[in-house]
Amino acid sequence: MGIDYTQKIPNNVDLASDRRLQRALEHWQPRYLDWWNELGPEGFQANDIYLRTAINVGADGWAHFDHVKMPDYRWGIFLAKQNTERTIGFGDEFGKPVWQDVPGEHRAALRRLIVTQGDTEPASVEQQRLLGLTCPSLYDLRNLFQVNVEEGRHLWAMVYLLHAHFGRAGREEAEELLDRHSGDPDNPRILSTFNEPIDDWLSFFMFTYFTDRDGKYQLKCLAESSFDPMARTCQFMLTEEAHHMFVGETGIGRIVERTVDVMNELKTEEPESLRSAGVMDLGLLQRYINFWFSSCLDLFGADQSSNAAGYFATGIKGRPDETRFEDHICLETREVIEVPQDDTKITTIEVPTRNAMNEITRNLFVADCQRGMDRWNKTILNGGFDILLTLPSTRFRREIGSWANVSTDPTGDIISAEEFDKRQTEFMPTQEDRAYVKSLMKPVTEPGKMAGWIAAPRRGIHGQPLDFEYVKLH
Ligand code: BYC
Ligand code: FE
Ligand code: FE
Repeated sequence: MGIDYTQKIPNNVDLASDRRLQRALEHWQPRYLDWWNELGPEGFQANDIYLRTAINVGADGWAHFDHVKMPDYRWGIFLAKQNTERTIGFGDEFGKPVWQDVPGEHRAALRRLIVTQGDTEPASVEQQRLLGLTCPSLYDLRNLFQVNVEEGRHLWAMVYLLHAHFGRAGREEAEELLDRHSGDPDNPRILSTFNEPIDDWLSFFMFTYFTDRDGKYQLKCLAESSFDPMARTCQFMLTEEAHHMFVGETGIGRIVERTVDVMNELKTEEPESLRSAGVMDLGLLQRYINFWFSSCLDLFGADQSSNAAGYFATGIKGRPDETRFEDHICLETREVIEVPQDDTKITTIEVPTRNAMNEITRNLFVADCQRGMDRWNKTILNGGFDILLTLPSTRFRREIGSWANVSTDPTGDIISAEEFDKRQTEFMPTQEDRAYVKSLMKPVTEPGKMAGWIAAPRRGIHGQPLDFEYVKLH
């Protein structure tokens, strides 16, 4: 089905045939726009931005590119095409038809997952709201806003499910998604990573590399759900998500490239000299990686989780790309996981596979994170330097699961809490690091120009040249 753009809310779910639902969503729409205007990107709301808008859900030609003002972006509801033959892919109900509506016994669990997912989307927009004021280029400014409008659409995707399938409780949840705010001490966002400030572009690229990738893996799990409307919604969200991670990977990659160039020009690895030259030293990048990667690992939940076992058993939430696994029942098998013993030793235990689903997904995420690291390391090596950026151990700095509150160094060796405190500045971004990064955040808005701390991208957006006016400032 094509997307109906004549409607107030563009959609491919035949909203016009369900007046009640349409009215409820049209009632929520102005509240959403108020939220966008108040807590969305600061500035630039009246500027024309070269944005892609989803116009179809087919494999090719799903997007349209043109200059539009952000408040005029057509946020809509798009589900991937329905497969009427689709059956449940895992768990106790394996092989039965998927659900087109929510079975009563799974209402609470599904609602909770949808609300948790939905909460992250506007949270990220709030976290990033001041970044436009310090953009390193018009190209990057446009990418920031592209990510922001699409996270806004992802909120729409979850609000549609809440309105269409959860009655009054769902409508209340949809209101609350606009009431909680990132970093609000009284009413914060649900997951802790989404309350961390993102007030510099290095943090933005780390966030889109690591945190949007958590999004990718969580969406992949939900895209396997037996609740078919949710599966289809998430499938389409994943199409947009790829660009967010591209922004992160190429953003960090361009920073590494620029730093390595200056290391070669000055023939030095000395952080001080590099900072005098206005680029980010690799040690600083490593500390930011340590911070964001460890923060994102917690988003997968506990390594032994009866919630996760329940989600799998009931068919609510699967594993990423479930069809790639051989056993979709997972009642007979166990997984080996690493746990601390008396807070002093690393040992392994076996847990039923269903209880280890969060850990299985987390490990796939870790492997995916490593791929970009390898590419950045190649840039460093090709530049003639023998320095590696590494992912810290999954035991490092955890707050959820078996490793919560066990102090380790980035290699995962257990250390005392005192030693951890003493060596904090070695592991994590220091105040000086943050102040230095902040000092670099000066807006560059001449078409084609780049801030001194980041290399130019290889190519422009959608075949446009690099000096294209991605954001029209006048
Ligand atoms: N923070 O049994 P467990 C994205 C709680 S990002 C605080 O493991 P479960 C995006 C947990 O609630 C993707 N609390 O829990 C990216 C539980 O509490 P109860 C977002 C946490 O349910 C960038 C207890 O600890 N999507 O899309 O298996 C930009 C025991 O834990 C946390 C989703 O998260 C935490 N990190 O797993 C924009 C998907 N972790 O029950 C967007 C939906 C756990 O004991 N959510 N707890 O009171 C889920 O699938 C699950 O809720 C979680 C947690 C994976 C988050
Ligand atoms: Fe999203
Ligand atoms: Fe995203």
